[in-house]
Amino acid sequence: MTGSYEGKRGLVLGVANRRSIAWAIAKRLADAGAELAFTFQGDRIEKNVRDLAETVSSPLVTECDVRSDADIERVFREVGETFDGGLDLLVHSVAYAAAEDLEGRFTDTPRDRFWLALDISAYSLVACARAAEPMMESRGGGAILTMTYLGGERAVPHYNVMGVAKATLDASVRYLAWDLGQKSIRVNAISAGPVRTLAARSIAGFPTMEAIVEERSPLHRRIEADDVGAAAAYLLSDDARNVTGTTLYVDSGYHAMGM
Ligand code: NAD
Ligand code: 0WE
Repeated sequence: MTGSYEGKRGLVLGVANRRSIAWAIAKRLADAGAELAFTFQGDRIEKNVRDLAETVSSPLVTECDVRSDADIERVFREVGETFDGGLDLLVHSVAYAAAEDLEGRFTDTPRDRFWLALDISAYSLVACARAAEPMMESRGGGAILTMTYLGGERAVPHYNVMGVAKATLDASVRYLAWDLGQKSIRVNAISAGPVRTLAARSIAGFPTMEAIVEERSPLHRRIEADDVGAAAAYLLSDDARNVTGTTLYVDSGYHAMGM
């Protein structure tokens, strides 16, 4: 078990429901004593997120569409008011591509939907890191974590434009780590194998993908959101004080294989 989060304050983006990877991470942090603010996107999931946040006595739940600079600015202002200007932890667990772009050929991705996927899934980390920087600096440092996938490094059939967005996200992690290292702010990613979440369940062929990982990975095990939560609790803790700019794979070892 990773140490205590007593006295730590965090912001979590990307909870949609109790299956969300962001929620598994939040649970781990809150159970270890962290105080967490949450954002949600859209009226449809507002109640879900408010109900979940209440179970961990969250002091702030607020809307954030990461496409909007105004939303991001307001959210970090509210977080500052809630946490006396300080922030220790930022969890970014947000991704989106149009459903039709996760089905056909990558070759057919139109310009507007290419940029939409990169805006929501990659640029948003940069915008949030920039907004978090002064609040983390005032605490003498901090830790930022995002969620990535192997499809950003290798061609995974149908992952398509999301793969390009994850490649951009992965590179952004390294450049943010360089910039923010100066302020003792660490920036890392977890590369999770397929986890059965809302974003995943709607994808055709997802059960097949899980079966492939189970068959071919060294550990022959499915990946659960809480496996990611445990790794996140390490990366966001002081135990990882000298770890930045890197990716931790929580995928039963699948990435290590060539067949
Ligand atoms: P999820 O659907 O629970 O979470 C995705 C979140 O993105 C949702 O909360 C949604 O509201 C949010 N989002 C989408 N568009 C947004 C916008 N414009 N503004 C703000 N928020 C927006 O699914 P998840 O699987 O928990 O996904 C979380 C992260 O984990 C994503 O980055 C995803 O790429 C990554 N990931 C998932 C898997 C998997 O198999 N589930 C594997 C590796 C990485
Ligand atoms: O990052 C993801 C999925 C993110 C995602 C999911 C959706 C579904 C609903 C982004 N945008 C949308 N848009 C929607 O309309 N994963 C790592 C899970 C995932 O998605 C895949 C995968 C895997 C794994 C899509 C195709 C192939 C593999």
